[in-house]
Amino acid sequence: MFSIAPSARLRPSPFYAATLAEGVTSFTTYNHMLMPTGYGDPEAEYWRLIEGVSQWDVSVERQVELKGPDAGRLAQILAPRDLSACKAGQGKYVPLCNHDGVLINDPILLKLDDDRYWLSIADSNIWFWARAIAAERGLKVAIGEPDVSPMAVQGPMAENVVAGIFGDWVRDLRYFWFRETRIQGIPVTVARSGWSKQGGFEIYLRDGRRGSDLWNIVREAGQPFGIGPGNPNWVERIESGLLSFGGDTDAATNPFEVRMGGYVDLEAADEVIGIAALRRIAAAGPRRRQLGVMLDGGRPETPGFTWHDIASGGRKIGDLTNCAWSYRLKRNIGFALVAASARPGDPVTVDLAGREVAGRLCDLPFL
Ligand code: THG
Repeated sequence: MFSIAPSARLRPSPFYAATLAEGVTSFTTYNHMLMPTGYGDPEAEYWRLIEGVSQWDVSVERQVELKGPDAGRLAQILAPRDLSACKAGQGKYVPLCNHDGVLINDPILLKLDDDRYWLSIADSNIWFWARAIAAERGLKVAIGEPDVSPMAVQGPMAENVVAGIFGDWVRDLRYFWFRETRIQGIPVTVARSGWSKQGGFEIYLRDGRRGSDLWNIVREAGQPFGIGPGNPNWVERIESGLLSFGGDTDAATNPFEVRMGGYVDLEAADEVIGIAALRRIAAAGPRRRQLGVMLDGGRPETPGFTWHDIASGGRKIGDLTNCAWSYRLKRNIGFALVAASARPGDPVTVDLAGREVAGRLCDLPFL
């Protein structure tokens, strides 16, 4: 079809050579990098995640490091979630908002130490943002993007694989907690996390020269469990209700609209970016809400580059932001960003590139 022209703007993943050797067949762009999105057999890759264990290059989840005496204060200025109880070795899922309360990223924050944090970011330029805010507020903190590249190991067998490599202590890691260690001389950070609801770990590679080595260690340890390559799985994440920042959000989306209200602390200090706007939005009530939608009929239309209108009673009430064929539900399912007055159970129609498809709104997650 077409190929992507290599360039230093598309920063290489340390796992690139390994994913080519695995037979990667498609990529997307994310944080100015290429991320594998498939290895040629989507259904097999799905069942491997649901029933076994799957290995993903997610080095596009770049780390924005905050380091220095004001690192903790800056983290708490950037994130409206209360971080006061967060311990060294613990991670938290946090919304980042701009001054209008609009969601601009949804990273996992990792607290490495009292003066050192990583924001493991979704697809937007938080390095610029954090630097600008730190400079404007006169904070003593260095901000950079260290040589750190996550690989995810996901699925019900992931714990056996990761324990086989690092030891049984990984079985006691709590969700989003992590520990620094080494394997065959490779420095890594092992966390219980990952963008699926099938359980698993993320191994943050801390030496970009060792990508193929780390990939092959995991690949070999996973052989008895049938490990194979995969990627953040589009179908499973919709079934599980996981948000894709930038895919399910637009330039006006606030955390309350996309089920992240629980991660906003309205009592946060006034210096927290966006808190005044978030208080106003919470008081007035958000205009939209995120629900699931189940579509009638067989195999899905590929959603493509755009959102699709959702109508009720002949009037547009919102957008289908993503959809996929669920192999478990045997239905076409998607995320609906719709008027706050919409309710689970409401019948709707979706305009899929000119073809009207009937469906029904429902609660998230689907499974
Ligand atoms: N791993 C790492 N960094 C990341 C992601 C990741 N950065 C970008 C992106 N993914 C961040 N987005 C999410 C979204 C949801 C979750 C994790 C990262 C998640 N959510 C659970 C849920 O919604 O049920 C739990 C949230 C909670 O209980 O706090 O896991 O995947 N390194």
